[in-house]
Amino acid sequence: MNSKLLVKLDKILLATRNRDKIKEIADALNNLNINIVSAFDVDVPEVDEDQETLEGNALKKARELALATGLPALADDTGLEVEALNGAPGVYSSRYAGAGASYDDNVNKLLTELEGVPPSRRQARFRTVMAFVYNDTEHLAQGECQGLITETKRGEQGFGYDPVFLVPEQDKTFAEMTLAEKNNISHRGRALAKMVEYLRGVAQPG
Ligand code: ITT
Repeated sequence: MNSKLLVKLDKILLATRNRDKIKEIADALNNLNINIVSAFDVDVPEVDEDQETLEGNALKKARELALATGLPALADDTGLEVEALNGAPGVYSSRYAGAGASYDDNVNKLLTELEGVPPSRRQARFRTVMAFVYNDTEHLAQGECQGLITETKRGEQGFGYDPVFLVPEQDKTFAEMTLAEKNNISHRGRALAKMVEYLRGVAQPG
């Protein structure tokens, strides 16, 4: 389904209602010279994220919004997989502490679940799957970032689980990094770098 046809890409719809993701994605797409609109700018249906994989949910979000608007749509589904919790919260990361949970609720639940787990057993990875859909063209890109879950929150930037996700090589949590620093090494930044390369290949100049 990976069409080689060139498409005229002057506008992309970001198929997300998460403003923090929009900020990071818009920054990474900045030099593509494409107008970016989001689910806050156009009338779009709510998408039920009922798939069991990040790939499934990302494709579902992009397909439904592309169909509803006629615009090329780019969706992001992200999960935090913690080794000591057998990969949880994973695809359920946004509702780990229950439906409607806040970022803080989810982080607090994670820290509680990991109470007593020593630093040597707190490995985790973030994984993002991005899906691009336009008519019958579909493309997926994945990015991962390995880290450790801290025992207490550190830093004020970023969002979600960022205050407890430590990148050992930098001795910083994502919440202690600027947006550019995070995008440079993060799961989303890596998925976006691959997606940007793909989009450059299919976009018709002019
Ligand atoms: P959309 O479905 O509208 O895109 P969402 O917030 O529901 O937004 P996800 O289903 O991908 O997005 O949920 C993933 C959750 O994981 C998200 O709500 C955050 O709590 C967290 N998350 C995602 N990306 C993150 C990041 O880069 N840093 C920290 N936490 C992140």
